[in-house]
Amino acid sequence: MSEMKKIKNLKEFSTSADRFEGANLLCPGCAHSIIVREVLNATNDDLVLSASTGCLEVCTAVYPYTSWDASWIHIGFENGSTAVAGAEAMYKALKNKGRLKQPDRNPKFVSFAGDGASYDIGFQWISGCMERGHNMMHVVLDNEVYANTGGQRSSSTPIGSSTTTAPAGRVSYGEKKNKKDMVSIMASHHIPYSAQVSPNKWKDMVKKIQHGFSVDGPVFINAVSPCTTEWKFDPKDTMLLADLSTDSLVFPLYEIIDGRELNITYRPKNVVPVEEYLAAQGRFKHLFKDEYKHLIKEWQDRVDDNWSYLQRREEARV
Ligand SMILES: Cc1ncc(C[n+]2csc(CCOP(=O)(O)OP(=O)(O)O)c2C)c(N)n1
Ligand code: SF4
Repeated sequence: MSEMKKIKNLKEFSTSADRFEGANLLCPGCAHSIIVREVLNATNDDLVLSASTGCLEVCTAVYPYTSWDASWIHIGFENGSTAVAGAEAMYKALKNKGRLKQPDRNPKFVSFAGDGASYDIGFQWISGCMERGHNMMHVVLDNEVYANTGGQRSSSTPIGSSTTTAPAGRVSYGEKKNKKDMVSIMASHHIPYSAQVSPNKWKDMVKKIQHGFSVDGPVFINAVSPCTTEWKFDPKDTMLLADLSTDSLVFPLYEIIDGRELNITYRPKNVVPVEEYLAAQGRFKHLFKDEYKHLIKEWQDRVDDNWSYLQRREEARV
């Protein structure tokens, strides 16, 4: 039987058994590694993991080295989620047939992928896993860009961001579309649990991950992952960026249970203006020029509107 891991404090949490080692080739200040450690350290159970192609995978598994001290697979951009779902289905079948030597070990099945691999290229495979009801968790490391291949826009890139395929310049303010709402889309598969998390709010993250591991069925987690290289900020400021993202409500923290019941899990005491979040990143630098300044107000209006929508949904209990 699995038992919920008890965590006393951050020191104990961050120094507890590590199945994702410190040595890797991620950029200094990359939030991917912090998120992965927070997810893996939330449980003592055995783990079966996958990583789709992207920064996490290429920087942690350079043959003959690996940062992963757990069962881990990389097979492709699209099918990281299906690989884990396949392992989960096989485990269930062997258990049902009584062919497991230790049937009480309760492994957790987790796929990690970037927003490019999740919002775009792996989208239909993740949707299939959610719809088929696999007992697995998909975690998006959402840095809002295809970072590993040089910073191309994805359908998670927010409006006004300058990317290599949607660069800001004399004729453009960068990305023209709004970010896709993946948490809502995944929740609409009527899965038991979906949530948005951020590495700075580690207790909130651990609670949600543990909740996710305790349910029977698919779980979708969207984790904001500040990327020093593509968001363009100093590597020492990763947590500052995560703080700005949650405290400006650009990345509100909430969960959706059984595809319907929405709970907001963090209400900042002092809400930071969106302008501060944008000003802290080079990818939005051009928005502060006179010709694009109106976009900052549009950003704030959109964030306010979304926050009010989330609150109304929470209140309505629908
Ligand atoms: C089907 C397919 N298309 C494109 C690529 C090339 N590719 C490798 S990594 C990558 C970017 C990954 O972006 P994302 O999933 O957002 O992860 P990040 O690197 O940002 O963490 C791309 C496009 C590929 N490996 N497979
Ligand atoms: S490019 Fe961004 S996501 Fe990739 S390793 Fe560097 S900081 Fe991390």
